[in-house]
Amino acid sequence: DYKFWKTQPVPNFNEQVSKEGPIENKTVKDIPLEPYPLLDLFEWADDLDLTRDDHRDEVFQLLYENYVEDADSTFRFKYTTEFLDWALKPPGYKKEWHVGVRVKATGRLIGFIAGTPCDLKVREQLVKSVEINFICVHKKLRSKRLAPILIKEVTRRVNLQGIFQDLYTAGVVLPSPVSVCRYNHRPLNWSKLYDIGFSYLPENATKTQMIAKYTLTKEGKLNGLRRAELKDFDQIFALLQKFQERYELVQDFTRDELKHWLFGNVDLQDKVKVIHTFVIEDEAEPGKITDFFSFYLLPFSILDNEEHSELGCAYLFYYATDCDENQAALKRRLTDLIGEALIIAKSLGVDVFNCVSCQDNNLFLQDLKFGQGDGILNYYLFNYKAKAINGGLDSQQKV
Ligand code: YNC
Ligand code: MG
Repeated sequence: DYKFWKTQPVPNFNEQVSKEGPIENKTVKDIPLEPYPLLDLFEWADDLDLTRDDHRDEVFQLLYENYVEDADSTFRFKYTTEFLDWALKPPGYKKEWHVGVRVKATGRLIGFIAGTPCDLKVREQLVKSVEINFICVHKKLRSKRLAPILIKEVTRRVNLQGIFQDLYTAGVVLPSPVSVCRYNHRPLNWSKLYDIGFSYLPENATKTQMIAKYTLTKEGKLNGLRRAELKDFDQIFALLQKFQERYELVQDFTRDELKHWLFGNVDLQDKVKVIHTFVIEDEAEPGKITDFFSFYLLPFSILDNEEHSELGCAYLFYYATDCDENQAALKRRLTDLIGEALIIAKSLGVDVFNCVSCQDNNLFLQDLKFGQGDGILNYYLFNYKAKAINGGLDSQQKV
């Protein structure tokens, strides 16, 4: 019955929104300066400093053992330390928004939640905002109402910086999503997915047929494909800005932010790189970038499987194209473009390529042989009322 969420400035289910905007209006003066009290056993990890390897490893360990699992506890997200460096320290990040809880007696980290800067554009409105992610409570301390305290404390610390809105996503249903998307999965290594129970064998198909179905050509269809370089950044930024005008909810990036999200780990070797960004350079006009796409790597731990311990997953991230003739041309272009992403991900040893159903993704999901997953991703805005945004559930065909 949402005892906690009822007390928060979020829309009710099925609320009709006539005017978009903040739900409550506070100022920094209204915000308490003292942290929320914790049970005597626990203390706020005020020392937590993710520029320190030992502290980053503590967060890694907590998430590695306790973070999000699928419904039958077969898989758990395995956020690597490289991933955490990228995700938790974008430009303008604040140490005090990396909120931890420790056991007083032992110093052990048992709770975490993170806020990172993330200004938004909701339809025509610019909204100063953060993104909240990585809430995690140790398995042995669940259902003790620690989560609401973590949420209230990170909210207080964000509010103290004059920010009162937040974007967050979750698999669970809370009051009340602004958009609802479905996860889609494109097998790259069907045999392994089958072995670990991620994919199943349809009744009227053989394993050989399934493997053939998902076999990719060695090369894609687009000429001029190459890894993005920093010298391409201005064109990529302009392409994305223009392309995203078509969407109702987007991050309002600064240049430094987008550079971080697309190039955050240029120093890392390809195989441990988290974010992979590619461009199409126009062959007729060398130096001109016409398209780009990016994906990040985030493996699953496979729990209780003797043969396999890790599942290689890629997630489609930002992309843009200058192709804007009409919807049919856009569909062809995006299908070719994301087709290239599949081939590259496969060459990096990825087992499955994931993507949500929102924005323009439904234009290519079917042709590229993505299958609908069981997972749903709900998008939420905190302290902001907005009309529902289509997450693409309806336009999807069952496969
Ligand atoms: C969740 N994921 O409904 P009610 S996604 C938000 N997001 O409250 P307790 C959640 N709320 O219903 P536990 C939530 N999951 O009574 C549960 N809740 O009103 C609500 N899992 O608290 C729940 N990470 O402490 C209920 O539950 C209350 O011990 C119950 O802890 C929950 O990061 C959790 O799935 C999720 O570690 C920490 O289960 C724990 O179960 C766990 O008794 C595995 O809590 C890891 C996991 C979720 C990943 C994510 C997005 C987080 C968004 C948080 C909301 C931020 C909005 C406000 C910030 C605004 C800043 C500004 C301005
Ligand atoms: Mg709890």
